[in-house]
Amino acid sequence: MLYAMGATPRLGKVADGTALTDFDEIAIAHQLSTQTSVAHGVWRDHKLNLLDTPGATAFILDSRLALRAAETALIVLDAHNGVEIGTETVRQYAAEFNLPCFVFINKLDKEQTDVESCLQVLTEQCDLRPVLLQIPIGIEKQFRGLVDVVRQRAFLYQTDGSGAFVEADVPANLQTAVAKAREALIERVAESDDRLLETFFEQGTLTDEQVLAGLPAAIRSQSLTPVFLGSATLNIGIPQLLDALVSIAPDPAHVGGWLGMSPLDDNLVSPRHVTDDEPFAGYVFKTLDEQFNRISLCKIVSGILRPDSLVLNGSRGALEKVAALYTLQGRQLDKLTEAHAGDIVALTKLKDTHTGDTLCDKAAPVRFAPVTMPEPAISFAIEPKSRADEDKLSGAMLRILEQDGTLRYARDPQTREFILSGTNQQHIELTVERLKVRYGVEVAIHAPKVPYLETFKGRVEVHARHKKQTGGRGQFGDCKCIFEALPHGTGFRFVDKIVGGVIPQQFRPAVEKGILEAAEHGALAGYPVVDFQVELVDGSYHTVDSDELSFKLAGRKAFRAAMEKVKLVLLEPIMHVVVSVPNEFAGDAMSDLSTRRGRILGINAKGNRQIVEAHVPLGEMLTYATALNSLTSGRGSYTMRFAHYDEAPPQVTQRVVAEAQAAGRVRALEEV
Ligand SMILES: Nc1nc2c(ncn2[C@@H]2O[C@H](COP(=O)(O)OP(=O)(O)OP(=O)(O)O)[C@@H](O)[C@H]2O)c(=O)[nH]1
Ligand SMILES: [Mg+2]
Repeated sequence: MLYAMGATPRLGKVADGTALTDFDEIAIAHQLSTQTSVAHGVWRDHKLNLLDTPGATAFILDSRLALRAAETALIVLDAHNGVEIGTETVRQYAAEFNLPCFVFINKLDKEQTDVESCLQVLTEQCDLRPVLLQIPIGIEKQFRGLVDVVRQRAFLYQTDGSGAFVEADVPANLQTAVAKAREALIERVAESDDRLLETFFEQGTLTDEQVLAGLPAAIRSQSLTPVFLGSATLNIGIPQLLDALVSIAPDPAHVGGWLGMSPLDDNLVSPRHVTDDEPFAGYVFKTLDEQFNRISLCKIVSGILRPDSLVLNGSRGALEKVAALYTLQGRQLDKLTEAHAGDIVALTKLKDTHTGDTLCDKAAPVRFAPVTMPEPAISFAIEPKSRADEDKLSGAMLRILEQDGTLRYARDPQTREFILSGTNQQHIELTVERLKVRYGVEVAIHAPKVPYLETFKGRVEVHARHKKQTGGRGQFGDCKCIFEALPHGTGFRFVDKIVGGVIPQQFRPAVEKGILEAAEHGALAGYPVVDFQVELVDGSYHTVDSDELSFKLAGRKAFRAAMEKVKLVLLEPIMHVVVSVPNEFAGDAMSDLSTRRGRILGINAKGNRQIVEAHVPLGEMLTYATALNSLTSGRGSYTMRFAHYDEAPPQVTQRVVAEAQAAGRVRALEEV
């Protein structure tokens, strides 16, 4: 499209690193788009901003961020493969943002292409109402061009990739097919509007002008999805697609407003319309980390933005200086003197503005809701290979996270591992590759440890005394405590029940401290002990020898003594898992969850998919991504988040205890 608009001097290809929008080192190495990039061109006096979004599952969430800034979703299909996993996903995103779709069936030069079956799956799997606006001339190796169904004109292309074509009459052998497609189109347009339907009944048909006039509204209301045809590599069909985009795609000025909220609370303020006449407001839909620049991509929702403006970040309540404005063409920045409503601009060096933030006129504060992102489905522990790698890791991860809003990165407070979470394994692997090639940080990845916890059952009273006499001043601490299990999720409670001064006030917190320190490593498998109460009921002290340390050590001893007398219990993290699968895989997906000790909470139909919700132990989910993938031929997806801890069944407890003993964690700790 960029080549046809004259925005780039050559027809780029991701494979040779010449695609204007696939410049990233990882994108070129793996020949797939890894993130949204922007480019633009002019066609028939209209500026078209193109957001080229990734289709691979690993990066498809980035498309979700970009769709928020778009008015039309142009879904590109491979004529041979038809609807793919990414097609279904972006279709769902477009539906969430209420975006009308265009479909371009690409690669018609390939073998075994089938436009009809593409339409069928678009209807069945994508819940679209596709209507052909073009008929192909020739198929596979003979693919030469197309016929415009509305105007009934043929476009015959040269097959040398030059994009040169001639306009001609409809070839005789295609007249019936064109008439049929035309009829289907007219009926669909008529159905989309009561007045047109009346005219249709009166006239028995619609004129070309009536069809063209009715199409934008029909597309906007999604009564139909126009389908175009071509071949990107042979450069066939692109001018016709561009013509359609400028003539029948929804005009930003007419797509309704953006719901605005008050920056202070969630109260709605009046919506913003895509017009220069309203105060400036923009939405930052993506941040790029390019050439040492942090580039914020901003959709101008309303008003005009000029360089050297002081604007308000409505999402954070801080002022932000916009020194310069640029258009971004792939990776090239070009200065702009002003930008108007509906346009997309690149801003650099913003101080504290991030993906999802709103920038606005100080005098007319507003905030747009950011795109909500699902929790990442998969987590890996990453381990720096050297000390130098560890030093650079967090800085590099910060920059990667800013750019890829679909990743999560945190240190597990319990296992101390660096946890990187993302969409799937490829997403994590390519992020690790990016860490290495761009930031020079090498890490190894492995399955994260499951953060088990421990607790116990019942109630027990213990008496512990720490006493040491080694010349000089001795140590003396003595306490009597009642340990009692609390309901899961309660945490720890310390109750001071000392009457009088059997233990002086200043030493009592030391007992608690000692117990808490000891509870960091449970006696069962070395995991933290939680959900219990300790009542400090009695004790004694020595005027000279007692000090804080002595009472802390007494507290530790009390904890150990108590753990020997109660029944220890292992707690495992339970995840809330939401799985989305096409109808035909629902049964298999549910039985698979059951074998993972999952408890099904509910199942709901959504279009042609089933959404299964379940509680499943984390320990059983570490291999789930791969399993779901093979179970559903890649068409299933899932998200999960932590729900609660639950008692682990005996076989899991035995395994975890055996592992802890083999690793020397348990015995070693008991010796302390
Ligand atoms: N035969 C044929 N191959 C094509 C055509 N268009 C693209 N390709 C090839 O298909 C492959 C994928 O093309 P891309 O442009 O990366 O596709 P994409 O949809 O941007 O892919 P992602 O962004 O990674 O989801 C490349 O090898 C292209 O050369 C076409 O019209 N015909
Ligand atoms: Mg791409």
